[in-house]
Amino acid sequence: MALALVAGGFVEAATFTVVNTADSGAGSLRQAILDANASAGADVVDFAIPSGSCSAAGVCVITLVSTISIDEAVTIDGTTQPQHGTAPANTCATATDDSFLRVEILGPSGTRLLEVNSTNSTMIRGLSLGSGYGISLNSGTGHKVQCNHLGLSGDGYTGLGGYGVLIEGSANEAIIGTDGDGIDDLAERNVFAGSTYGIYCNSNSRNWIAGNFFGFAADGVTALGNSTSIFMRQSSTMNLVGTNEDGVSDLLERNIIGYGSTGIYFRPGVFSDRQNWVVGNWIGLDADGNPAGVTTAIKIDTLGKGHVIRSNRIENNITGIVAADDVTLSPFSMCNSITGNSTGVDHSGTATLTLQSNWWGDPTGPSGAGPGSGDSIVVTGSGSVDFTAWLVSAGAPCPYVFADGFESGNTQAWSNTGP
Ligand SMILES: [Ca+2]
Ligand SMILES: [Ca+2]
Ligand SMILES: [Ca+2]
Repeated sequence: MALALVAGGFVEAATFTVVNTADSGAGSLRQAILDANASAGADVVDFAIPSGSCSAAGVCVITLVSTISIDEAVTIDGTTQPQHGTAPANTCATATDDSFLRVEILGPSGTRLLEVNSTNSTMIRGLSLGSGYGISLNSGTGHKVQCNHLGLSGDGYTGLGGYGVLIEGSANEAIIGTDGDGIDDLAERNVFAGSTYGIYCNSNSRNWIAGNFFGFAADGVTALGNSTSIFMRQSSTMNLVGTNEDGVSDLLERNIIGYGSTGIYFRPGVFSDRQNWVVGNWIGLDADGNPAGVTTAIKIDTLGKGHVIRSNRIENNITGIVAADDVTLSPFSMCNSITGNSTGVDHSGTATLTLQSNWWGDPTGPSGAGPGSGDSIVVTGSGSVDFTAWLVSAGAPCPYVFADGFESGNTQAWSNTGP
């Protein structure tokens, strides 16, 4: 029994069960969410769709004709859909199995499928969503999106298109992927693949994107690229992509990003986006550590400032980091491994980029604007790149010591719960 505190006292959380694949009406997903919205407190939506409504492989496809609005705290758990016959088990990722999800939700292109308008935390897990905009977090804090396939079929191998997760409106402090609490962190991985945008973040803050696969099938190896895996625009600030370096589950908090056009794109537009953190990720490698390059690993447009890009492996891409005019990374891009890229860094602007203490793939340092034979630094504008000193081996310790979540000179510590 779960209890929720609402005005007037405690009420028992209700469970609403989806028993068919219809767009609406009794037993549908839409009706279950309408009922959960109408029932005070945090409820549960689970699934018990009969085998006759599902594929031979055991995937049950719900095709929506319009958006479903989630207006209250709720847990929507696709992993509750039972196994049928010899069909593969419904599973989040484990140490030995890829995720296989048995509830697949499709909808019209350009339409938000599940739109979270709840101001209280909502959990969406165990669903495959594609063709439309899968999950739109539109308001509230503390939402969790875990163990889903975004832009990817339930069986984990077919791209469906659309956008994966939108973070917009007043939604902040969501966790997309593992929450790094040491409990079931591997199983909390989402797979983002085959989308125009895996995550589209529009002026939102303190969201944590961790432990996900981007650009791969559910095995983390088979190529299924997103056009852009993570897109942050306007004044998106203080979001963390990767590990929080608190010593708990840090490796499981690494995002693995490969294939497609752009790994992470900061596109401020007329507003600055700044002080986002990209820490401890692999960009251009698959889950086995083999090459899986993207065209551009990290792209930072005009007015992007103060991003922290640290301790990532940025390898095998056509371009590692592209930085345009008025970008200030100083002194936050450091201790990365920038190797095997056709161009390590391409700087087209007027600012001075500080890219110290990176490993460029050769003890002699970067080539191009640098004196060595490692990955190249290409300067095409009037700016410059300060690359000294560099690390002289891949395993060299980073000379910078950081307190948890804090950078000297940065005006705010990263925090998922606010400053
Ligand atoms: Ca409710
Ligand atoms: Ca966890
Ligand atoms: Ca951690």
